[in-house]
Amino acid sequence: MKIDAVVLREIQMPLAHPFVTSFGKTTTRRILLIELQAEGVTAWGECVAGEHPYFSDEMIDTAWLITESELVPRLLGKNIAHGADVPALLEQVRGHRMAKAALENAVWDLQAQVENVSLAKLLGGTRKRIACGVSIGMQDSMEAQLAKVETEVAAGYQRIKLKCKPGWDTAMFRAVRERWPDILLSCDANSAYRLSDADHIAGWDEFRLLMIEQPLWYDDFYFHSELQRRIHTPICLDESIRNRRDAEAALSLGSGRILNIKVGRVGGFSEAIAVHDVAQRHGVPVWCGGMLESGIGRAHNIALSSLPNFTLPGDVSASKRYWAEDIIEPEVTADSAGEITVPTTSGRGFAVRVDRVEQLTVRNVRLTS
Ligand code: OSB
Ligand code: MG
Repeated sequence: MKIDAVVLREIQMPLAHPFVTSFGKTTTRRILLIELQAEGVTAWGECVAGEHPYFSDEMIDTAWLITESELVPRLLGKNIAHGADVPALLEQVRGHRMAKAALENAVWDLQAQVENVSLAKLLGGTRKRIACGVSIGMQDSMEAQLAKVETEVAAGYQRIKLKCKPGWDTAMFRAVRERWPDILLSCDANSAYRLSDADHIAGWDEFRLLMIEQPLWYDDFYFHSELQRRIHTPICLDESIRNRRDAEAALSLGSGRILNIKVGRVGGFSEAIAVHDVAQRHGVPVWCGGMLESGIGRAHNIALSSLPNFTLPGDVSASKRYWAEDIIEPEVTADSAGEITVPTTSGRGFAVRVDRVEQLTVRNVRLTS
């Protein structure tokens, strides 16, 4: 597959509801989209880097710079047989995993179309449907928080994840647990705690959380292993798993018992599959995380979630929870059982609404060999 042209675009999309985590509030997403033109077809990738370097050290502007100046020139005009061949072509550039993932994933998206197979099948997926959970941002009041949980439980989502931070944790968990004694419940601290909070965190064991996501530093797994020894609730790592070696080290150390896999965070589908395989060998379940993606990233997450060891509900949910109008057709919907059906048609299985993408575009550049 010879890559003829790569178009970088920034689109801006207001979220239907602002999303608040321990690292900040997002109101409008600025999203870098990659459009690959090759073999007479168009393929897409989405860069999940945020507006600010708060979740990770990447942000949309660094991703744009690196993609345009360093990454795309390494792909243009090359004959690439497989999406899995992309990491080696980009290897000389260190880091910038979200930028790399957008390009690599676009090549897999291309290959699936060229070979006329579904992206899910090309990645090694086996599931017909994926189990969906939701991530609920921090609300302004307990009433608003409970109302959000109510809405999502009523919609059928199989697991509710509560964003938390010091001062918005124990009492909130208690209120939710008292009202819904039996739902699958988890929390995500996005690194808001320190090891000195271990006793405080151990106090959450009574809420029977499925997991506590990334309680400590974003770049740590040693101190997470110390914390895991002091609490009963499983720790799930998100931020600190960058690649398969991190997964191997963290699971060997006992830093957690569950992994969140985000394809952008680990640098693309090849590494995401490798992390999935490491976890599977350790008997550790994984689930697919989300980064407030538009329909393109969402479609890619659905395909990834169809791999066999994605045995827990992920943060991949319906388009309408995020956007008044998505950029794909059909939009992603979840059924009343909290499941999304994995497309079996060629490629990602959701068409990109190019007219809508054009409307939302605030800058673009077309790169050719
Ligand atoms: O830590 O999982 C996270 C969103 C942005 C950045 C980090 C995270 C999240 C979410 C939302 O939890 C997941 C989603 O609904 O897309
Ligand atoms: Mg997280």
